[in-house]
Amino acid sequence: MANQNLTSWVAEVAKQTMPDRVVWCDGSEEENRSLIEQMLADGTLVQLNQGRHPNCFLHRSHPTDVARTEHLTYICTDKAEDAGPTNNWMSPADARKNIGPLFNGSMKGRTMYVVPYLMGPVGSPSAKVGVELTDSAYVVANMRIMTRMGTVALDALGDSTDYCRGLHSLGDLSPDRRAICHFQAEKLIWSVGSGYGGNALLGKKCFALRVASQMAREQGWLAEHMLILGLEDPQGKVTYICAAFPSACGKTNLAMLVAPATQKGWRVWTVGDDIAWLRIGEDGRLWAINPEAGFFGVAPGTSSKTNSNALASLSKNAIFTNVAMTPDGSPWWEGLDGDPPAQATDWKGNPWTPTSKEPAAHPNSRFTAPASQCPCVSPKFNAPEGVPISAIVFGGRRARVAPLVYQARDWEHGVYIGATMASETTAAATGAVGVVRRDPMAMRPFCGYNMGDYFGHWLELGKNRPNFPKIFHVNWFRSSPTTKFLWPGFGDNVRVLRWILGRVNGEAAGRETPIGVLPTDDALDISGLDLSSEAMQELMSIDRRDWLEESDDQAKFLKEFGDHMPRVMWEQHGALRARLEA
Ligand code: SAT
Ligand code: MN
Repeated sequence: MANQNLTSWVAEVAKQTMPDRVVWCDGSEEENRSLIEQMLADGTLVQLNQGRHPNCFLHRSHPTDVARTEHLTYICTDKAEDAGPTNNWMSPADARKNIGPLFNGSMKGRTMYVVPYLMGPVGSPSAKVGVELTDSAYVVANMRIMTRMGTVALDALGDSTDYCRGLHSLGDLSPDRRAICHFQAEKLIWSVGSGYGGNALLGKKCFALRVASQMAREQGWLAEHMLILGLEDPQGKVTYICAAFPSACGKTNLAMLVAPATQKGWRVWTVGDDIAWLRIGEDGRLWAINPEAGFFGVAPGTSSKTNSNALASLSKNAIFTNVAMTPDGSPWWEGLDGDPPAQATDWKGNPWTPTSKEPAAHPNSRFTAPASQCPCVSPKFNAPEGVPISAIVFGGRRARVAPLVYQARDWEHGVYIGATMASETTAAATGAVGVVRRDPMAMRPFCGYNMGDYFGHWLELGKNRPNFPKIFHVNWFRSSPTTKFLWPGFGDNVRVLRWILGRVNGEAAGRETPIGVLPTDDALDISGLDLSSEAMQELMSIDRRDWLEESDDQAKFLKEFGDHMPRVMWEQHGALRARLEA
């Protein structure tokens, strides 16, 4: 029996959007095949070399629809204050009046797909159902990779009314008629005018972060922009770590890290590369699941050197968006192995050569690949209970100020470090790239309510929780006047993870500094690295003047939240100032 609540919502939306037909997706192989055939026929997809890249396809988006549009993304709550200063706010009434009409007849001549999907492992107490109605077959094909889609989700839903509704229409793809609205009271999402991943795959940022963060606040858990990895030591013991970095700052690479040969016996297992849902277990620890089933990763820079596991994951059954294509039908992007091809077709479909001024692949071009194809996917990937987390790592992309790694003094200090995180902007969102902005817990674009209250929620959850994770901050991107990146990064980041693990186990040495605990001079294993002692010193340096300036700027940021900023955050700020001035 079909879910009554769902069928009547589908009927209601069909009445407004007027599609030629409505198709309920079951997630089957045959269904996917026929969607792909249809997209190859209408030009939505380009076939890649099926011998070398079985079942892989290329999509070229509209050239103005290539990244998330944060300025067109709204939190719709009765009061502006509940969205807070980091979100755009629109009242639900205004959204209905101003955005609603964009859906009128928007699916005429198109098919409306009903896409039921499950976020989280089948049978997990943390898993949640969403349904996306969309007129984009490309969205359906991507949702099939990124979520557990189709019958499995309808089965999980049963006749419950507890699901997140998402309505998506490509509209006319004009940025002038584009909006992504989150009706937080109703757990309802509207997205119109964009086919881009973060705007259109509604299970991802819209549900699993913006709506879910609101649900998590109400229900006492956390929905976070974090990778989840298992770090295996030479004895075979695995410890789980979550890490929050802003979009396009290396979450996928860290989640799939391959330790260099010198780090014998160490390896990383991938549980997730973008989103973590965390709940408190009966043992008082934080347990994490990855609500997603696939990776929507940044292509440029991905190579066998930087992330061989990602390359293996996307070797078949993958969708590429806005990458270039070589004459033999292989996907290509800047930073991929080997020399650039002598000629290629760029992401817009134009001829390209290495002398062309523009990059061949868009800087935010992406691959969509099933997690099950990842060689280092964790054996716990589908575990309903998830994995217990021992450390939380915050990180930004900062040329200056932040050292390679430091540990928070305690949970409250850790929340302060996360809350005041800053990072240089990337191509994952439209707008200027390389500008330092505060991006608390990497959630600035994704927190579905007032971030002052969000910090309060974090503080509350961790109160009197001795078994909660230890908190750290890392910065792989520190530079000097002569060196772009002082730290080698990628596989060598395992050295930093090892220190973090050592701290968790009470084994690694650290020294107190005003900003937190840093490794002592020989606590970090840097054997075999081509790293001068000056570079190492620079990586670990804390410049008092820089940090006084930094803490002034942090205070400015905290102030923006007025009464919503918990007093504890101001106490932490005061204590940091006092330590810096001592
Ligand atoms: O484009 S997405 O929003 O899905 C990825 C990201 O920006 O983090
Ligand atoms: Mn992300």
